[in-house]
Amino acid sequence: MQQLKGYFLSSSAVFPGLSSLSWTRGLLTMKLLSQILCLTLALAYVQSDHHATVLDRCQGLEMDAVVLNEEGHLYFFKGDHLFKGLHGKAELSNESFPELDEHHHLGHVDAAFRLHDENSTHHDHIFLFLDDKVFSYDKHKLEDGFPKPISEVFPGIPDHLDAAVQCPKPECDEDSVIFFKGDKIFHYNVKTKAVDEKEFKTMPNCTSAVRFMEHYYCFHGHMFSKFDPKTGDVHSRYPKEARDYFMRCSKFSEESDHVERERCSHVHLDAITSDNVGNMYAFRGHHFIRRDEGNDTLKADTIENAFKELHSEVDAVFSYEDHLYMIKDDHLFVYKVGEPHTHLDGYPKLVKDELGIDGHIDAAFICEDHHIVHIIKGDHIYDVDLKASTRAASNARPIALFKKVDAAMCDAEGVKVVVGNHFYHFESLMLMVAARSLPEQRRVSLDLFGCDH
Ligand SMILES: *[C@@H]1O[C@H](CO)[C@@H](O)[C@H](O)[C@H]1NC(C)=O
Ligand SMILES: *[C@@H]1O[C@H](CO)[C@@H](O)[C@H](O)[C@H]1NC(C)=O
Ligand SMILES: *[C@@H]1O[C@H](CO)[C@@H](O)[C@H](O)[C@H]1NC(C)=O
Ligand SMILES: *[C@@H]1O[C@H](CO)[C@@H](O)[C@H](O)[C@H]1NC(C)=O
Ligand SMILES: [Ca+2]
Ligand SMILES: [Ca+2]
Repeated sequence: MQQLKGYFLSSSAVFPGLSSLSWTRGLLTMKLLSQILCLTLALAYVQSDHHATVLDRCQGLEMDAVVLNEEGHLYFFKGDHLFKGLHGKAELSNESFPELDEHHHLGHVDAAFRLHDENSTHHDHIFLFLDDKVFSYDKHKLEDGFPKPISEVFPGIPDHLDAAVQCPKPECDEDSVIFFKGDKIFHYNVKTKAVDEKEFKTMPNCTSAVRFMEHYYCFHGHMFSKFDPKTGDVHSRYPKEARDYFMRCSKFSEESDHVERERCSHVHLDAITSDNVGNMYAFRGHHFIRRDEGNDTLKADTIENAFKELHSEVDAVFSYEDHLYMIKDDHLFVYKVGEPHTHLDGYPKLVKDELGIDGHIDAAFICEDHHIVHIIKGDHIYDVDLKASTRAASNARPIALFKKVDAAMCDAEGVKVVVGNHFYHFESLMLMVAARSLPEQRRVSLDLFGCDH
């Protein structure tokens, strides 16, 4: 839009001279002007169009570099843009890494990794590689003296890299960085600076690489493969589509295995609930997975298919007396559980009217067969008594441990709080609210859905 405004301004700046011109010259100028206008419009269109395609990662982008920041968020670099996390729009990368602009001639980020070297002053720094230079960032602040030539900081490592990923001990024999260029792979020992060139026979040429949840991923185009950092072995079920596991996209290819994807995706859940007989439902984007009590088989379906009125992207879901209460923005949808689920007449209704709290909530759950729904909104939790004649949010209290919760559920074992691709288990709601330190972090994919890769 900025661009577009600029074009119009510069072309309209030609207009003032027009009144003083003779009629014929005026006509000629008009013709010329309209041509210029057409051209600038076309240019502006191409520009904005180009912009739009760059911005949409669901179109299947090949990322230039991927890195996990110190807070556990993935950064995907593409051209002069940066995607933070697994959903949302791209930002300009210079907003987070301003110095990249001052070295514009270097082009885009070729490769990136975050150093793991506990005894080094560079521990947890993000290194960005552009052309023959390396930038070292400590929480978005460029370290003094950088950028430096790659050959100076990482002797023996070539310029114009394709990808890089750190590999701490014992995942690699020594604390290392793995660099990729074409089909060449270099293991760089961060202590001794020794370089060991390896041959990873089964691995495709990586265009970016990242260590995520203790696994190693090589991205090539919009596909990715999980690999063993020591041997480069890629196990049978790869490559997979990056959009299915590392991005929140609404449409998937026909070949996409919905159950497999929803179990193993790293994208956060929108909502999760377990009813009082132990059936579990987990919602993400346009899909949901369901596990029936006493059956380890998971089923996946579109929300559109089973909860047509809701369509997709729910904020929170809780189960109460054989009904699923589903909250989306300001509205509450209520479905009677069955085959098929049936939407109650008169719904959706305003969350405010039904629960006595404004919509846009993060998570909601009921513990066992009680009738109090606990609602998480931001860093507070509220109680709503469903049996009260006028329902109202009461007992507001802060939850110290989480700034933002994606989803939560409560069952006979206690409360599970889902944040990103992890969840935390508390034996009771009281313990969750009182807790001042995080319990063991568990993985949604592995520990909730049994996806081991
Ligand atoms: C980033 O780049 C854009 C476009 O090149 C420019 O308009 C903007 O001012 C830059 N922002 C910063 C923080 O340097
Ligand atoms: C860091 O330094 C300490 C003390 O010098 C040493 O005991 C420790 O093993 C070192 N850690 C690593 C990872 O090298
Ligand atoms: C991988 O990189 C090498 C160059 O190092 C190149 O010859 C080869 O064609 C590339 N393979 C693919 C599949 O792009
Ligand atoms: C579990 O679910 C699968 C798939 O719907 C079904 O074929 C199987 O019979 C179920 N098993 C039990 C024990 O309910
Ligand atoms: Ca790259
Ligand atoms: Ca939510």
